[in-house]
Amino acid sequence: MTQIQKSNSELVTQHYLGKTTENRTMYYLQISQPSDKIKKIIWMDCGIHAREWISPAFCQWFVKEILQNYKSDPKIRRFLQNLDLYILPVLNIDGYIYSWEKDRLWRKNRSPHMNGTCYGTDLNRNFNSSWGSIGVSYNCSSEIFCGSGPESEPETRAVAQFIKNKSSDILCYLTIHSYGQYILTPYGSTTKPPSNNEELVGQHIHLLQAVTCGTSLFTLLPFLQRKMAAAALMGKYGTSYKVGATSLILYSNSGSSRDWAHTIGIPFSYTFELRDKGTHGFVLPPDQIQHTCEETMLAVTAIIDYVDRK
Ligand code: ING
Ligand code: ZN
Repeated sequence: MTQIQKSNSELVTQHYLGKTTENRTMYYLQISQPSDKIKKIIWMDCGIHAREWISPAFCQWFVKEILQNYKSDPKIRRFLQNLDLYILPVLNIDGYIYSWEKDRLWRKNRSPHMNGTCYGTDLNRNFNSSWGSIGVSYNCSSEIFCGSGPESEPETRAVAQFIKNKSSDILCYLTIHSYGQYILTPYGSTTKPPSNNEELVGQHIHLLQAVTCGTSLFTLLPFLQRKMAAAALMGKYGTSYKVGATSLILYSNSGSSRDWAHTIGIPFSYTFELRDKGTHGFVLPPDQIQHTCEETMLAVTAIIDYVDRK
């Protein structure tokens, strides 16, 4: 991150966000075109779950693409005039390192519980939105242990404090997971739709131009009519995504960062579940990294472009 800032100092700054359980420093990158305008913020975090390795890969890809193309790509150029991008490449650093060094399928952070007899809180159950009410466990050895209370974990607190502080300026919250191929909208904790549900799920036919690269219009049409980000993504390699409220198309959960971001007033809040649909699951083969990043880039930029034009 320091290197990226050094070689792109006109656009990128690295900022301190907080400390992890094991005392590692969390930084985020800010991508801002200098201007006098007051700009809204797009937040994106990756790697809240340790084993979902394609997620941090995507955050890196995203930053690289923006820096490589902001001068030549008219869409990126346009949204950077109104928006700043805040990227947290790895939210759960301790867990991520643990998944490289000790246990490839580790999910949670690495906080010790019950005198060190069990480890880890599911950071995507630890946010302060209907905390502990559904789709969680109070058992610290569970994969979906929600912690000892809302924001009990330093990683959650670092993100939540920062976002709360800036909430009136944040237009869109994006959190990247794998796997399953979904774009999930609020809420996870209730099947009651948020007030702007129609808009979140999407009716963005005017963004047709987001769709490029070959896939026939006939295949795309049902998607186009409702779900422009998924349509943009599918346009690249034909990968199909489902779009909808978490609690309706998957199962219910509480304490997720996406629900929390929406409840504190951030109008657009999405969870991405990247490739695949279970063939390889979390252990996505390296030869799918680039294609996954390319298609996800189209979906994420379609969303950013949409919220910018609103
Ligand atoms: N999925 C997310 C999780 O925290 C989610 C998001 C929540 C999906 C509830 C479905 C239902 O479980 C992953 N893959 O981490
Ligand atoms: Zn996840």
